[in-house]
Amino acid sequence: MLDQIARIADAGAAEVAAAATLDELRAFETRLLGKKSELNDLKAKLGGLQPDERRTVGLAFNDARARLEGAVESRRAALATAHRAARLDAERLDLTEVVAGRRLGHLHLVTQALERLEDVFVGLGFTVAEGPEVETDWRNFGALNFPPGHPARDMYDTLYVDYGEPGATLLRTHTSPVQVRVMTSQPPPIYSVMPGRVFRQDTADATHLPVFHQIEGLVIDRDITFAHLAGTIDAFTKAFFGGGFASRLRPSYFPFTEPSAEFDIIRPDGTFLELGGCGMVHPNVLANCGLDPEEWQGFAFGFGIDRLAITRFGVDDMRDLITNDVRFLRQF
Ligand code: 2U9
Repeated sequence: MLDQIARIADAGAAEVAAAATLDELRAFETRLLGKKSELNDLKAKLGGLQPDERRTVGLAFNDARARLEGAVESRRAALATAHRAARLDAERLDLTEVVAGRRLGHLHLVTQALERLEDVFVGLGFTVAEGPEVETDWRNFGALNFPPGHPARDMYDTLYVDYGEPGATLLRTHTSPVQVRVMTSQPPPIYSVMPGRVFRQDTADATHLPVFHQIEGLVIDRDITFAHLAGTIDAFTKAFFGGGFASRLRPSYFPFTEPSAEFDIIRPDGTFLELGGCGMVHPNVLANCGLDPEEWQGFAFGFGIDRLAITRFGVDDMRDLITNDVRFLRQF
């Protein structure tokens, strides 16, 4: 009888280990361990054995049962894992947007330029600040040292919004109001760039858009000099355009900076790209924003992103940026 039990356990364990599905395993389990199993039939004959023999054979029965139960459990766990993996595989959804060989879309040329500019300035240690496009006359002009009626306001062809007192609310003509927000909401030192969309009442032509993009920068700290400004413009030039490029400053005028300058990028072939303006923040602007000009100094700079982007790619008409012709957009 011991031989018979061992044979049943060996054969049963092999069968269980080879079960291909959970259903098949359940059928084997019933046949090997259920009420009508071969083991149970043999067990019924235990009563006819001598007490000594009955104990030995009884232990062999228990061992065989335990062995078969263990085999069933481990096979069940293995099949359940495989079953789950197969189901996950079958239910997997491909949520990627790009199908090989089929480009569904990409960022606009100006967005690409804007993101690269942000990356370069973040690499130079600046943070990025943003603000609303609808602004107050005070943040767009007043705080920046444009007195009411100052002729410099006329250069900006401002679009006013019919809200509050006449002339009090406008579409920002530059991103400078974001600098005002930063200066009046956090203590110096400030090392930030402000990218964004700006608005001027203007008819679109090859070199102007009424809605365009700017990035301006602001540094406020102790003991800041014009040399820091020139060095920052040059470090940016080399980081963004390449080591073979240089920068130069020419005297200029803005109400919010004194002294003021315009800056050009010098290409490796010696030609110039007139890029933007810069200067030391005017003491009146510091005072308007609640900072003591005796304690804090700073510099600021700004330039248009759209013109930079079209120059880089040799686009000769700015209006191509906004007509959304995919034959144009697809090239970048
Ligand atoms: C504060 C103090 C100073 C920002 C500056 C310029 C010079 C400048 C224009 C160039 C071409 C923008 O795209 S453009 O029209 N910008 O020349 N911007 S300094 O100066 C500031 C700003 C805010 C509180």
